[in-house]
Amino acid sequence: MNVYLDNNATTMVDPQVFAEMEPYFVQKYGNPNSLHLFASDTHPGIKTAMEKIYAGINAPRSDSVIITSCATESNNWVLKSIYFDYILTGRKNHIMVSEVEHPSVIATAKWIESRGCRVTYLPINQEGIVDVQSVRDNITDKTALVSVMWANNETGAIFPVEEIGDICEEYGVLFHTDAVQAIGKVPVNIQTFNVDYLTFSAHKFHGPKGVGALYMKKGKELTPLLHGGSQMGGYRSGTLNVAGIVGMGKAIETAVDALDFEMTEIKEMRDNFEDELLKIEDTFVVTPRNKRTPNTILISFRGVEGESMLWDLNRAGIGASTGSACASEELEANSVMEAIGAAEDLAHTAIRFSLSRYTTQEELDYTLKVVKEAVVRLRSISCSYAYAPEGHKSGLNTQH
Ligand code: C6P
Repeated sequence: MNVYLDNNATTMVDPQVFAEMEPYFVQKYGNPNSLHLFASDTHPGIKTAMEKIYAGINAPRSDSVIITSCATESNNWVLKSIYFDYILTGRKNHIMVSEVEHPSVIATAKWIESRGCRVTYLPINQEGIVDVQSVRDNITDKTALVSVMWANNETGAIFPVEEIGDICEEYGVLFHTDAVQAIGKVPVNIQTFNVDYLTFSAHKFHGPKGVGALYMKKGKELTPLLHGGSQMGGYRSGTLNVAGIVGMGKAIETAVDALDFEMTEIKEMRDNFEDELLKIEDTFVVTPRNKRTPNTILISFRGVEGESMLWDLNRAGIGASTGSACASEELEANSVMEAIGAAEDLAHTAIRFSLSRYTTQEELDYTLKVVKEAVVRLRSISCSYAYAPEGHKSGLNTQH
């Protein structure tokens, strides 16, 4: 049996999404900007898809949604634009990001920092959630931007973006949130709180890879990313990825329709699976369930190297991860575990299971069996487990 439990890395394209995209490769392949019937053939599909994308986050048509190639691009763009417009011009000299943002935010923040901007890396608490008070404590009249993700990709922890948005509004500071792991897992309605920029990516909600988006509130600005033929309102030139846009439209519509199912059925399956995993001795989960997206578990089996566990799972046909897919080749400790101050050896034991609406109970039962066997096998050959002193669990003792 093959089981895919790495849906925070990417998801299977929903067959309905694929079906809607297909005609745009071999039949309706015109360049939308051309002046003939092949071009106009693409227009209704683009229009409908854009309407669905706006509806998916409840954005008014007066705001902008700019289609990009991925969330990494959207995140880079927001931060670099702030650098060009505010930092380089000397209007402001400070930005804030949480210390557990995706690498596309952290690495960009470090690049900006290397050019003389002050960057505050907002800490997370023991539950893996960014501390709102630290936003208030660090904000100044020289702060240009606060960028805090909506839901963390490793733990699923949901961050208090509404409260952070309020603080930013109070101080007149721009607020960006990376909502990549939020869409299709929690309700995302940009009209219910203050947010200036919001990032998302189709392949995280059963859409195609290579299609991201950046929402920008009316009246806000960004330095154009790609100058050229003035597509996407002149912000991001380049021939439109028509099939990708159509795919994102269908995928977000379907994800919003499936939200209740995700928040009830998938959550219940996740909770039951987690209950069973936690019956294994010396096993820890960081963020409490009610503060997490419904599909994610980041779990540590003390004495079991994450990569070794992945190896055993992989041999049994199960795909999971030790955290963010972008960081998994580096064999470093899990970044969230490090940020909450987990002991070094424990931070190397994290395994992320992320479910989707296609995950079945049978798959989870099978995975549980394989995990149990792997824990026994790997602990039996683990020096760190055999010789761990009593009370070694320090730094991570929050079972939920
Ligand atoms: N996280 C993970 O395994 P792209 O692929 O560029 O569209 O998305 C990047 C990205 C940005 N923000 C968040 C919160 C994300 O989770 C991701 C992708 C994957 O966690 C791959 S590193």
